[in-house]
Amino acid sequence: MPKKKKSIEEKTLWPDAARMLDKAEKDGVETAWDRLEQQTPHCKFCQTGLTCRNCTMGPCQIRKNAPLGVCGADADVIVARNFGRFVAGGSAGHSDHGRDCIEALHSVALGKSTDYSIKDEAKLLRIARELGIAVEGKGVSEVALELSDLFFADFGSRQHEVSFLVRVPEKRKKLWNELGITPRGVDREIAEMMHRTHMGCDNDAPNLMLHSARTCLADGWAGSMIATEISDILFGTPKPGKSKVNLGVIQEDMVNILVHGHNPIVSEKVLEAVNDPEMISLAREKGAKGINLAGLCCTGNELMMRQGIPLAGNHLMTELAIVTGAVELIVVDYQCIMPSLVTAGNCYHTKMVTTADKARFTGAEHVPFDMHNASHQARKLVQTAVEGFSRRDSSRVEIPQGPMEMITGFSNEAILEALGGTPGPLIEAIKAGKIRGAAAIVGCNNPKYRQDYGNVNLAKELIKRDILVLVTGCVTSAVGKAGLLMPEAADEAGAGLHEICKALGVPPVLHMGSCVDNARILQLAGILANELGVDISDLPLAGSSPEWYSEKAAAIGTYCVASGIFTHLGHPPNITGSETVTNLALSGLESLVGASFGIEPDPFKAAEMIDERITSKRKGLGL
Ligand code: BF8
Ligand code: SF4
Repeated sequence: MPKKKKSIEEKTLWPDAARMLDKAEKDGVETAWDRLEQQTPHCKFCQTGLTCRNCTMGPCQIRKNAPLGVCGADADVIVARNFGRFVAGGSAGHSDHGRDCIEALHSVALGKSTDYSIKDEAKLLRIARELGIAVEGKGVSEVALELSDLFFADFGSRQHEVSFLVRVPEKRKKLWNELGITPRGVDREIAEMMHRTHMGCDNDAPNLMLHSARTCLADGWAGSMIATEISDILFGTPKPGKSKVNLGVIQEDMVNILVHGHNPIVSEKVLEAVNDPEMISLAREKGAKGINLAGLCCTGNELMMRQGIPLAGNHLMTELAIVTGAVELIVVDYQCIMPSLVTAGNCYHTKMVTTADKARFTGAEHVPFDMHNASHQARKLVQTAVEGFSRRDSSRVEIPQGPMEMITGFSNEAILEALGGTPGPLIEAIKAGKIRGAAAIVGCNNPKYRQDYGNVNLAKELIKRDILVLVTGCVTSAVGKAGLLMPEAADEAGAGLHEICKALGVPPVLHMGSCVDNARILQLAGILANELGVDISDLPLAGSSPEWYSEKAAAIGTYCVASGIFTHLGHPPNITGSETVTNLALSGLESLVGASFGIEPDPFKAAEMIDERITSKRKGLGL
């Protein structure tokens, strides 16, 4: 049967994306949606997790007439091993990003890097104290050095818990100890996962799943949390402020530079170079009005949270941003960067530049960034972009207009400040039922879904039910484009949430940052649980990733569940080939860690699922 082609309407919720999809077709640019069609139908064995390539006696596929791999591994073991490696990949991504942040802090502390500095000394001292470092009588550099050494140790062969477990309620820590899943060194848990999944090691699916939980906890409560906290120390802790979102942030009369990837270490330097008067006059000499910087995906979230830099879009907008024909340069670091961007760029005059030695793309120019050359390299890049402006073909430029306004910058510090310094008023609002609970909607786009349909509709449904929504990562762009990140969106919320938002002047959906910043949400959950003297699993909280695609998103979901937060996913990971693993994920984990996953592609039914959970948790608390 011939495959049915999806209409543009079925591919995306957005007018800006639809216009660019139409243009891409005319310009002959292939997108992720086209390649998905070519890849469909997918391999059923891979989709259900029933293939194993872990040794050369195989590869093996589990079928009815071949229920065991050559080594004797069954479906449960193979699925659990594959899932373990999948989330180890995600944990490695977030955490290696965290390690790069530690290296930056360490280099600043030693005075070796003049390209970076400590912007939030108060936060540095606060975190050092929180983690047991004596700060009295010490200089900032000395404290930064001790803190970076402590964080390096969090990545190593720790025998005891990672440092930020001081933020975890005692009940939860006891539970993790009893289950043997207290996260130790970040690298240790990831390496151990690779070891356990080697042929002939951990051949017990539930035991493997427990180590998956431990590996992901090391990501959430160490790798990601360290990335977030150091980024705040180096670049400033986010405060509420205005910004804009959608492809309309690209400007026709300016040199346009997009930053894409994750670590603010690169994008912050590009921002500095863009603001350099010398660069601006160079751009004017070339006939441009100036230089415009916009972000994509998580590094876009980082720049937006701290500096108010506009966001051009999320994962599925990255190719479409190039299709505007008005982007001179796209600078990337790592993660979630489609290799197709090089090809898309070649269809126009857009140059793609890579900056990390660990993330190079064939066909892109490589301009490596390190602690000692970042400012210089960033200026070089901006200069390249300016030179590219004269190569732009104006007849091929088409930019969707009308960016949406949004409020960003809700770090925990900012939230607590808005509440008068303590979580008390938030707890009171929850007790009074004005805010019935909170749900974090996080993660990606996936061309298997109508882009952002799930992300936006779930957020709308939840706020109607007086459930405060927290967003990070690629969901930011979705809800931002839908207008939900503006205080006026309180009018779409239920009466209770509406009242609180109006009183505080905040939107019913709060932007908390990039994907590593999900650690901020973990921290907030810890603060609320500690304040109430309960476990995180007792709180009326939920997580959700309606349109997830990445290993990192699966790691986030797993650390959320292992931390005690029920987590909804739009579709399951590749685990359905094992009943044992699927049952464990959907219900068995409940009795172990007090939370589990829920799978539901329809955002309206997912809202129902989350609402039920929040209602039962409220009941449990006597509310
Ligand atoms: O880490 S939300 S598509 S950009 S994986 Fe990637 Fe998903 Fe976006 Fe950031 Ni997170
Ligand atoms: Fe096959 Fe076992 Fe080797 Fe996997 S580890 S490829 S199941 S023989």
